[in-house]
Amino acid sequence: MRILVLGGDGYLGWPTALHLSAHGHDVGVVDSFARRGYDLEMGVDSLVPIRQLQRRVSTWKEVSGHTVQPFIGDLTNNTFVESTIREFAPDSVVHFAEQRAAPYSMIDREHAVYTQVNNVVGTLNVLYAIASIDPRIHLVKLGTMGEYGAPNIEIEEGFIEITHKGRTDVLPFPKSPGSFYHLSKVHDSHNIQFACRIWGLRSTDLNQGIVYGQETPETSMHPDLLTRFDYDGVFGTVLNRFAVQAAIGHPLTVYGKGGQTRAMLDIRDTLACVELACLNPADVGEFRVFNQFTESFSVLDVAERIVRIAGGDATIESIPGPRVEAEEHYYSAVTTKLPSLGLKPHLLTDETIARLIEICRQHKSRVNFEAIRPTVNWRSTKSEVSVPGGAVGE
Ligand code: NAD
Ligand code: USQ
Repeated sequence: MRILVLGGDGYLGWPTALHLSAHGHDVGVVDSFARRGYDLEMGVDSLVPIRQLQRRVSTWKEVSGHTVQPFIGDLTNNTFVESTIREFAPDSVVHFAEQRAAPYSMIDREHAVYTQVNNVVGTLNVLYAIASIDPRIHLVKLGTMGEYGAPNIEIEEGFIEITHKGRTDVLPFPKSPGSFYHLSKVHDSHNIQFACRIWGLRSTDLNQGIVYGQETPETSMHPDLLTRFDYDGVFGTVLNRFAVQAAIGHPLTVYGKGGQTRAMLDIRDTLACVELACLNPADVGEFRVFNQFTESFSVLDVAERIVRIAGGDATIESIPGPRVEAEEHYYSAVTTKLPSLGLKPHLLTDETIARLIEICRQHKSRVNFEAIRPTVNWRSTKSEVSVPGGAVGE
């Protein structure tokens, strides 16, 4: 297939592009380097050093013989989006290219507006380009399990049958997101569903849980191919952050009681899920939702496991929760569609955690301790996020 990966310079987009390329697909990657810019803005850096996209692409050609075609530009620029989709003529567009950190979207008004404009307008431009150039193109869009929040009933896969006052219908599952970022994904989902209905587009919304891990078979082939790894209080996600904290002897930062339960998956399963979605496209006019995760854990469960495996002097510190969220709640979510297409999950084993901590230890000299504490307070309309001392190890 011809697959265009939007956000192909990011944590997940880059390894997905390599995975698809290694599996014989013709791959293009689109990126504006917005993510590298957020690091410059905040004075932080990926724990694992990453190369520029052009170097990544040329090293991939050397080690694999496969070509990945880069397109540098911003999805909020409609001329760029149209010309890229016209030139590459994809069968599938895999859309990772959004501002994806909940804390970043909650810094202040400017960052909330930026996040929603970047994400919602970028996706609208992609929808218009597909509809006007070739409506047969399948849009595989990265959404989030966080669109649902943590309701006190089982989370279905996208839709729920409701009987109300004697009448029954199948409707989108109620959304209860926890940040202006997560809300941008809800807005995207509604826009995509509407575009499928009016223009007959075909789309799969992958409601993905929190991803952990650093290595994939392709990124391990050469140091130039490694993907980014965020540990700071704004972009670092919980399991990855805890692995870094354990590696450097920083207490694991459990927010509040740590009963926050979230759906999670190994980075290698992200790549497999995306490929399965591309190979088994939605029908014409169909908007379908896959819940993309393999297991659920509470934050405290994850912290306790990492402390046990790291050994030594690793400890847990409960710090006042900077977010407005339930710290203890019911959580149960359905995921059947990706397993039914053949997903064979990598579950979270002690070996996986031990390997992740080992990678973090290899790069520990690049950690800025000042970047670890959470700096964004949900209860305030303005937070100060710049990290004293800036990025280390440049
Ligand atoms: P990332 O920030 O590392 O990568 C996103 C990439 O998109 C970056 O390289 C960035 O420069 C690019 N980008 C952003 N806005 C752009 C624009 N307007 N035009 C062109 N490029 C743009 O994020 P990630 O962790 O790889 O996440 C990728 C996607 O998966 C996101 O949509 C995110 O919401 C979703 N997701 C991520 C996780 C996770 O745990 N990392 C979990 C669930 C869902
Ligand atoms: N948390 C801690 N300590 C930390 C970091 C986080 O207790 O040091 C807690 C948070 O309060 C939250 C949970 O861990 O309850 C998850 O936080 P996170 O930062 O790992 O994840 P989140 O903000 O939800 O965002 C991440 C990605 C986002 C994606 C989402 C999937 O950044 O792109 O959409 O995971 S989901 O969680 O399913 O919404």
